[in-house]
Amino acid sequence: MAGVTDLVTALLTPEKLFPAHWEVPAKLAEAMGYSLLAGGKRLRPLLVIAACEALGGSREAALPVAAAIEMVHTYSLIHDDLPAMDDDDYRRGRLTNHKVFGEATAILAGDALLTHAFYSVVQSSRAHGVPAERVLSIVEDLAEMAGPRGMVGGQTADMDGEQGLTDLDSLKYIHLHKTGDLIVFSLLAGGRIAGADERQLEALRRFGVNIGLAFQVQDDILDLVGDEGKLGKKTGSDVRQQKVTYPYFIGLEESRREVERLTGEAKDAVLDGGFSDASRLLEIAEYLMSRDH
Ligand code: GRG
Repeated sequence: MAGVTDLVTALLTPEKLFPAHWEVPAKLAEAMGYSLLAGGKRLRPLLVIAACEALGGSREAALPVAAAIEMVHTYSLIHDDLPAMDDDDYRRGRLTNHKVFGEATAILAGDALLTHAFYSVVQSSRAHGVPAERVLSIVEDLAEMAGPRGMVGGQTADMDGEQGLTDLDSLKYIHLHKTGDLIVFSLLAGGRIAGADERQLEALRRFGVNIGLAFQVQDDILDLVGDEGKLGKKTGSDVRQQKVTYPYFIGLEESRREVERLTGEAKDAVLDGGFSDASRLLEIAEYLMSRDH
């Protein structure tokens, strides 16, 4: 799937991002491109393509939707880095968007990426002859999973919880929505482009919920292990003063077992789906479980 990353990135370049006749302020286009082309794993695009191809669907039709979900993901990172939120100076190895372009432009670049994602889904689906009913479902899913019941809801709960989360269920809610929903969306969108039936969509949803949570728990583990690497080995009470993550509630070893359990659930879900070729989806689940950065 290495080629997919390049194909998606090619759709995010300034020449390909907008129709040639559009007049877009240069500074806005530059700010959007700066974060879109800053690297990143392109996990969500890979999932769109893998789900579509697992059902024998067309990669060409799925690629613009894959690029669109990367726009939504990138908008969320730009806004997350703002002083009003996480106040980060670096992202993907370079200065954050607001550090380079200023806060107002960074906010607008995020807004523009979110709205342009919807334009791209509709416009490209029309160009590839994706049936209107499927496009409507994709747009509906994206609005649901990026919006108040999805990623924005998860981010809000995360910010509210910064004063101190007291239980694992609240943390799980944050992970499922802040990170998980865009992952579920990516799989459903790939499935819908390929004409998935209800059983297959349900399998993709189950797969997504489980790998989404596994991805985030693994992130929590890497966060802790990485900090230990930087700061020296911590004692249990030191860990308790650190971020409120899965290891905080259930410990490091139990968190590792949870990643394995969730990955197993995800693999079972995909095997139940009756896909013509599930191998890519299974590979991605395996990769997420074993990633070390
Ligand atoms: C501002 C509405 C709004 C939402 C922000 C995604 C997000 C929600 C915040 C990012 C904060 C964070 C570190 C979340 C943990 C896991 C995560 C989503 C990491 C970033 O995704 P990757 O690892 O990033 O796929 P790359 O750079 O590889 O694309």
